[in-house]
Amino acid sequence: MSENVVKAYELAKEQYAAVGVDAAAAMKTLATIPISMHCWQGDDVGGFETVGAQLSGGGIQATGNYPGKARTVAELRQDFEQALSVIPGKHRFSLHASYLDNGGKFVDRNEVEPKHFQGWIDWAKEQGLGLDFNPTYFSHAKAADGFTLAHEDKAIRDFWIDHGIRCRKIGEEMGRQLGSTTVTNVWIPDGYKDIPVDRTGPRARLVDSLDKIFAEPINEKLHLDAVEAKLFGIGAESYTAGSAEFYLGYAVSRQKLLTLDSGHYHPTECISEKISSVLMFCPGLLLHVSRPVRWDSDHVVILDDELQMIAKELVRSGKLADKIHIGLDYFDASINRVAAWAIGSRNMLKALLIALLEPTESLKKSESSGDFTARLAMFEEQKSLPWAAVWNYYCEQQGVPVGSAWFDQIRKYEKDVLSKR
Ligand code: RNT
Ligand code: ZN
Repeated sequence: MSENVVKAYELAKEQYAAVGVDAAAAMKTLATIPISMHCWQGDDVGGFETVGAQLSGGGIQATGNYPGKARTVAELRQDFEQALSVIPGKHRFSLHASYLDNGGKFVDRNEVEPKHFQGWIDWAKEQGLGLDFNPTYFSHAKAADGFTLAHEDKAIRDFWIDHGIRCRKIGEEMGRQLGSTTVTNVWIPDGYKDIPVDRTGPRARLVDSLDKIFAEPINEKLHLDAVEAKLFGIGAESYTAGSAEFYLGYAVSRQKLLTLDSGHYHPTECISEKISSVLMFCPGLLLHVSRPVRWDSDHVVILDDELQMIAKELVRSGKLADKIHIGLDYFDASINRVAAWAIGSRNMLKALLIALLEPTESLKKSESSGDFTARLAMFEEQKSLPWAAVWNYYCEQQGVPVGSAWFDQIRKYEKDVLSKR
């Protein structure tokens, strides 16, 4: 270990001990928290259904054309391994159904099977990664008019119900083979550009479709279902069938995990404020940590106030080990995509470390005794405690580059590999 990193850590440890916080214990806990990193940052949500597949519809958009994006399953794996090499800890990979390995022969959404993901499962095992899964309800002719599970046409609904059922079986198989519970997250884009007359019909159809998808119980050790709400999408500005109230009601009544995505609420709402309420009534929570800039833009996650508040609420809940699944959901095509993975994940982990270093008990004491002056004073003092010294030590302990050295490595990979694509 580098002498300076150790020295700085020893001093930091003392400072934390003085406020009743055990820095070594915080690092130990951090090492047990997996981040589910999203495959779709690697190729702008394109997937591998066809050669040159691109994101279309769904009300979401990846903007930018930075060179070097992954064009094949092999390239995406290689890029992700590179990102993993600069991220401390053991993590997970979240795949979309459109990232199947079809061996060059088109396989439609209602035909996907575990065998199309066997290569991913084998790779994940080799890499020591858990896998999470997502049915893909966009970039498809049968979703082109903006409706899938809530569609008027029963034949189209049935097609997408079939997709959902198949995806749960794939998730179950991933969980079984990897010995690590797979969370399969259902998000659909269904909505109207302009004001509808019938807000009820699509929602009633959506309940029915979801119930059909979830009809078969699956061993919860292998697989968990999550449902993701949303406020609006591009081209669906006026009405989204799967709104916040819709899915909160659905998740509570069916005891499913609820997914909170940072970009899926009104601009002044924060998901950090919702975590404690959702955990009261849902069996679990999946987070799609993202960064909305003026809209649901899915910018790379930075270490801003909301990220730190999310991490604090997760740690304070005491439910990180069994009820909370942290996933990332952003896609920036205007910068090096491997760096984007690294920056967002490292920030999520930094925020968790800062949260784990919080003297929560003494803050709670101030609060419950009505001493809000002390609470505010301590919150502000904590901001200048040396968490970065603990972070650097943690990185060194976990065998990843310390400080900005990770960036040199990713730059070299860009020069040697990405720029040649
Ligand atoms: C879209 C949702 C959804 C997607 C991914 C690709 O607004 O956030 O989670 O981003 O499924
Ligand atoms: Zn999301």
